[in-house]
Amino acid sequence: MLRLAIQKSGRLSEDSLALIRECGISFISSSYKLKTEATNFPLEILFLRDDDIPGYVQDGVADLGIVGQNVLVEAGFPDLEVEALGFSKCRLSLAVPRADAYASVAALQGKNIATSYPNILGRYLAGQGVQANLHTISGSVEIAPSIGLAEAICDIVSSGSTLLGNGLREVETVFRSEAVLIAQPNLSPEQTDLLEQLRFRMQAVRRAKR
Ligand code: PRT
Ligand code: ZN
Repeated sequence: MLRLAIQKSGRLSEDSLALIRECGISFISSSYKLKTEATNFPLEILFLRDDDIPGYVQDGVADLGIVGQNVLVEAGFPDLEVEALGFSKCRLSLAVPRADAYASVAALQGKNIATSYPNILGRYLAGQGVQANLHTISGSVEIAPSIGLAEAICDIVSSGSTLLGNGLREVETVFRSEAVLIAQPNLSPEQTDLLEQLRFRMQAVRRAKR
């Protein structure tokens, strides 16, 4: 038996459920159940907040998970990734108020930057030789410059319309992300075999879509 953790409700949920079904795995899901068992594959599905998924898989509470690389790497467990899934593509970017001068990342030296990704951003800035004050906030990051909390932000961007709507301009891509399948490091031989079956099916689903 394998336990797979997926996001309960959010941007990853629909595509995660669709992928499992496209792998030929049947299960009954209802919005109030936090756990369900597949009827034709030894798989149990747990529905969790995406932020909790890397830790649960690292600890072996869940054997597998589907999560964005942004959340996985920020949580500090990049090595759990076993398969890129090709959906929920987005980027983590730095943005500044549209009217502000910005020549290069050096312009952020000594500035206040609001983000929900202090680890990824901190490493990026260190690599660029820039020292800034990072303010970690968990949501509505794009509002920070207009309320005087920060001179710049670093947040997830997909279409760019949220930045535009808040008077911000994307200036650097810090990290590119997509949904990935992750696995706990200590699977039994039987579980490893099931994981390989699952990956084989996922790869076939992706090939069929190309
Ligand atoms: O409740 P829970 O904690 O489970 O969910 P959540 O609110 O933390 O995450 P959710 O559902 O918003 O996103 C889940 C994952 O989807 C993220 O971790 C990313 O890997 C991926 N993803 C893909 C995105 C986006 N696209 C995205 N556009 N995550 C967030 N956004 C947000 C972004 O934060 C910004 O506020 O959408 C806004 C920008 O979108 P655009 O299109 O205006 O640029
Ligand atoms: Zn979350």
